[in-house]
Amino acid sequence: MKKTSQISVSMMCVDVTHTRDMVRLMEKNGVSYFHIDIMDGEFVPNFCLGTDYIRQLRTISKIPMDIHLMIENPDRKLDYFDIRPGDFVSVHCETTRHLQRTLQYIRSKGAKAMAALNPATPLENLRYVLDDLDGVLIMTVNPGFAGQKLVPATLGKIEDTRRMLDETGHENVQIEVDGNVSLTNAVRMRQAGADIFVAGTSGLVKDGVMTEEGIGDFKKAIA
Ligand code: S6P
Ligand code: MG
Repeated sequence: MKKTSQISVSMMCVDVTHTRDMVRLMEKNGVSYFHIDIMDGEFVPNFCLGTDYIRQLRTISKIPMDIHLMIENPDRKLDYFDIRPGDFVSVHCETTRHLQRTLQYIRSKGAKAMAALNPATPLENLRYVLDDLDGVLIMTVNPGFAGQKLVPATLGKIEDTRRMLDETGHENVQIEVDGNVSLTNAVRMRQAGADIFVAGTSGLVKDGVMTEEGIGDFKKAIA
C-alpha cells in the first residue's frame, strides 16, 4: 500500500530575506520537512547551509528538519549538528566506510536514519543495512546544485528501491527523491514509488518564494 506523500522544501532555494513568511506559508499548508542541504566543498563542488542556519530555523518553527549531509566523513561531524527526534538525517553511502555504524548513531540520537545514493551508486550498497534504515534518499540529479536536469535512469532506480524494500519486509522505509522534482517529474516519481518529495526551483520555489497555489499544485502532482 502506498504511503501518504510528503513535501520537504529545499531551503537552499528559498530567499533568506523571505524566510519568515515562507515558513508561515509552509506551516499553514502542511509541509512536512525543511530539507537542509549541507555541503562541504569536497564531496560536492559547492558550499551551502550550516549548523547555525538549523539552529535559527528551530527558533521560528517546529517543522522537523530533513538534513541532507553531502559531506566527507560524516561520522566525525554528526555531533556538530543539533539533531532532534522527528528529524531525518541522510548520509551518502559514498562518504562513509562504516555506513551501518553511522545509521545506528543517527538513530541513537532519536532521529530517523536515511541513506542517500548518487545517481551512479548501485542500490545493492544498501542490501545489508535495510534493518538500519528509516528512509532511502534517491538523488535524481548529481548532488551539489539546484536547477539541474533529471538523470532519467533514476526513475527505474526508484522502482527498484521500492521493490527491494517491499520484498525484504521493509515496507515502512520511506523513499525520498531529490533533484528536478518538477510537477511532471513528481507524477512519474510517485508512480515509481517515492514518498517524500524535495521541492526546489523546478517544483515549488520560484525566484526564492512559494505561493499557496503553487503548494496546492505540487500536492496534486504527488498525490
Ligand atoms: C542538490 C541538493 C538538492 C537541491 C534540490 C533543488 O544537491 O541536494 O536538495 O536543493 O534538488 O531542487 P531543484 O528543483 O532545483 O532541483
Ligand atoms: Mg538535497
